[in-house]
This record gives sequence, structure tokens and C-alpha cells, in this order.
Amino acid sequence: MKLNRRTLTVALATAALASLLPATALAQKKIVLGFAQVGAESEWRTANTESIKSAAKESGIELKFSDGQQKQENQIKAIRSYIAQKVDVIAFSPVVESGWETVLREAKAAKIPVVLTDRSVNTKDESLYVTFMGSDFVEEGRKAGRWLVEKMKDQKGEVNIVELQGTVGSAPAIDRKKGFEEIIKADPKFKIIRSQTGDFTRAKGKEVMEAFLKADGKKINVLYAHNDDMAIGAIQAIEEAGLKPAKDITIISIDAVKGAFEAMMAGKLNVSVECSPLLGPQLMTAVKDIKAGKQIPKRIVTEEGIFPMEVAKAEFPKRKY
Ligand code: GZL
Repeated sequence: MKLNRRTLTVALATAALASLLPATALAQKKIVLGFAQVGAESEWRTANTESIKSAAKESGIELKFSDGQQKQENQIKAIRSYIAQKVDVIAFSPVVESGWETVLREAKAAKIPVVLTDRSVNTKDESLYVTFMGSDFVEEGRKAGRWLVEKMKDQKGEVNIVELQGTVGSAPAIDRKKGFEEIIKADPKFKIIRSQTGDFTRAKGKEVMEAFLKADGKKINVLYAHNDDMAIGAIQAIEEAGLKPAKDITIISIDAVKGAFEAMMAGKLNVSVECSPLLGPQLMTAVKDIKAGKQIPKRIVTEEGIFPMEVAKAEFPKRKY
């Protein structure tokens, strides 16, 4: 069959377009990120989830998101479902440090890169994840300790401290305790007379503080809470016991969420050490870099400050979470 010139031109143009199409389509194929979140236990976590969801949207990354309700088995289940769905990258904030090697090996076998955000895992095999991005919790504990040492420098007698720990076995709970004790051990007047987990929640923080007050009420000089939510719960217990929070009992906490600034402006919390939940943009940049084959550092540390109640009013309007 003789093709005239016009038909031939159209045929060639169509063929050229068709050969480009799959590549064009591939170029527009969205990166798919599977994220297994700890839960929704605190203001910090809510802000962290919001940061991840909004950053995924702004980055054009398709986000599959699961709420682990603070249970490791739920997070492992979610990670396995992302492997089955063959997502491009998996990211998660491990609720506790241990028990992840099996599922991380499954992700590695499926050739799906994993990013740790916020909290890290206990593993000798660092090939199981590409990077860990989040705060230095030991330094956060040190900042809390240094603030207390400075505040109590003229205090002659004993300084009795009660401690509300975060989730048992979690990196922030282990490391915030470690950093705080590293600083206060320099002076024997500082004594941690009670220490128990409040699981990072307001309700549990209040419940445990009620027990501390019942046992040691008048002896307590300081409360060190591993997060603001537990401190806010404890403030309620302190007031219900007829004591003045931040006056009768000095209160130190960590996160610097909105609730902490409101408590400091009300004169009920002495200081909050910042722990930024705004990891979304950094995570999306890392996901894109991984897909583009770029090298990224094994550890990305978020820079953070400390906010005593004296600066709360001025700082509050600038806060992003
Ligand atoms: C810290 C984060 C902790 C917060 C808590 O990075 O893992 O978990 O301090 C949150 O408020 O529940």
C-alpha cells in the first residue's frame, strides 16, 4: 500500500509521541510514601502529623498514613502493608527503641528504603534505614538539668524532684532521663525521690502526679516532666491538691507546644525545652533525594531552644506549633 507524504508524516509524529508517552507518564508518576505514626497521644504528635501531611501535599508526594495508637504491633502491621503495596519509601517514628529488626529486614529485602523520624531504633545494622531525623533527646534532658541547676544555685537544702517519664522504652524517655541526670548528679542536693511513666499523655500525667502528691506532697520541690502534656495534667493535680504550680512546685517540661506557652503565660509552668515536631518538610526533601539517588546524611539533627516563662508572652505569637 503506497503511503502519501501527509499520511507518512502523521504516522511518524504519532509514533514519536507514543514512544515519549510512557516516559512522560513515568516522569509524572507520583512518589508514594508510607508513614506509620506513633499515635495521637499529645499536642506534639498532632503537630507532627499535621506537618507530615501538609508537607506531603505541598511536595506532590502521595502519602499513605497510619495511626499506631501507641502500639508497636500496629506500626509493624502498617509497615508490612506498605511493603505489600510496594510503596517507594517507608518512614515511621518508632514508639519504642527495640523490636524492629525483623520488619526492617523485610523492607530491605523488598528494596524499599526506610527513614526514621523523631525517634530512633536500637539496631547494630545501620543498613536497615537510610537516615534518622529528629531531636537530640539527651541534650534536651541536659538543657532541663542546666536550667534547674541555675535556678536553684542559691538553694542550700535538699531539692526533691519527682519525674514523669515518657513512654517506657521510648528513645525520648530513655534519653531525656539520661541527659537530666547527667547534669544534676554534679550536686548531691538534687534528689529524684520518685520517677514513673505518664506515657506522654495529660490524663496519665495527672494520675501519676496525684499519686506523687499523696505519697510525698509537701516534700516535693520540683517536677521534671518529659513532655508538656504530662506537665499540664500534673498542673491540674497540683492545683486540686491546693498547691500553686510553678511556685510551690517548680515545673520543668519539654516540647514547647502551645499548651505549654499558655501555662507559662498563666504563671503555672516555669520552663519548656523545645522539641520541634515540624519534621514534614525535611522528611519530604529526604524522600525526594532518596528517589533521585542522592546521598543523605545518616543523622539529621533538629536545632532547638529553651523557653522560660519570662519570655513566653513575647515568643508565643511567633510559635508555629
Ligand atoms: C519527641 C516525641 C515525644 C514528645 C511527646 O520527639 O517523640 O512524643 O516529646 C510525644 O509529646 O508524645
